[in-house]
Amino acid sequence: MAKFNITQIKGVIPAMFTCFDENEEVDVQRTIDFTNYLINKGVDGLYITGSTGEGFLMTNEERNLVTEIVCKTVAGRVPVIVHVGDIGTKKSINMAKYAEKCGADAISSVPPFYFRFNQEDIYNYYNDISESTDLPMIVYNVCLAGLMSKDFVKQLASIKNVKGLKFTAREHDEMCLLKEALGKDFMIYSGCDEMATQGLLATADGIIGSFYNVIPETFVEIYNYARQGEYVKAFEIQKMATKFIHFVLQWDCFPVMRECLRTRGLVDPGYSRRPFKAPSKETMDQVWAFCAELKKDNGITHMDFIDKF
Ligand code: MN9
Repeated sequence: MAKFNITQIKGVIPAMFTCFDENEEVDVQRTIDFTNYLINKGVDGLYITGSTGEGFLMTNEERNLVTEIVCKTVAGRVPVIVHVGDIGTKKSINMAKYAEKCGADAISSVPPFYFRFNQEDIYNYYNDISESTDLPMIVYNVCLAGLMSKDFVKQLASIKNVKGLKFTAREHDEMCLLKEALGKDFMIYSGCDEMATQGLLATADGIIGSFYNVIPETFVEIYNYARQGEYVKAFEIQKMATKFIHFVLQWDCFPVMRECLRTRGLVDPGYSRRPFKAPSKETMDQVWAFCAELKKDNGITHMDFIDKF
């Protein structure tokens, strides 16, 4: 059974990596350890098997397995949102039902992609999945899957179980207008980590993103300042985080982030699946040099994997 309702799902929510082993198989022990690691870091929820979770590189059965392990490990400590997006409604419905059975608190989905589905098809996709369970649905609007317009999102929000929106874009004007139009109980999550503070200022209820895997504590601090209205303090930290994010975005960013955690011995979140590739030694040397410089310039970076070493 779900333990949280949608308005309790807020704050810092990592779009969690899926932990694959050296042979690209789902690694159960690493998944358990990484789940506990993130919760101990103070995150407010987990968003699993999404783009950062490399969900589209996995079979639906593998995604279900991850849902099962994470829900069991979390055991109600924080909300779990399961991304069930796929290009076929039936596949997504199966994953949504499985998520509900495992005790997830919400489901989420990108619109169906690859084929050029029209708005009616996309509306039906969300409607059919939403009707298949009692869980709240968080629509995921991201340019990778084709950005949906503000008016169309409003239409989707009229579907009974559609209760939130994850919005990944650098500008927040539409997101802010949507929050105002859809009301305080319609939850909005900003998905652009390099603009997290600005997203919170633009009234997002929470932030969901990849970099909260590697520097969750940084964004917990940012979120706490933002909640107190201390946006200038939040932004001081954000500026350093944004520098780090931009630097890492030069490469396949998930494997680089995983390597940062592993090398520092904080936790081992496993590896990515091909075609993502492991960073070369030269790449990691550049990352470490960058981190050392950031620390030298600022004294404290608010990122544990830099500050504590
Ligand atoms: O929404 C992630 N977006 C995508 C989540 O994967 C498209 C973000 O966390 C980005 O990875 C991050 C870096 O641009 O903001």
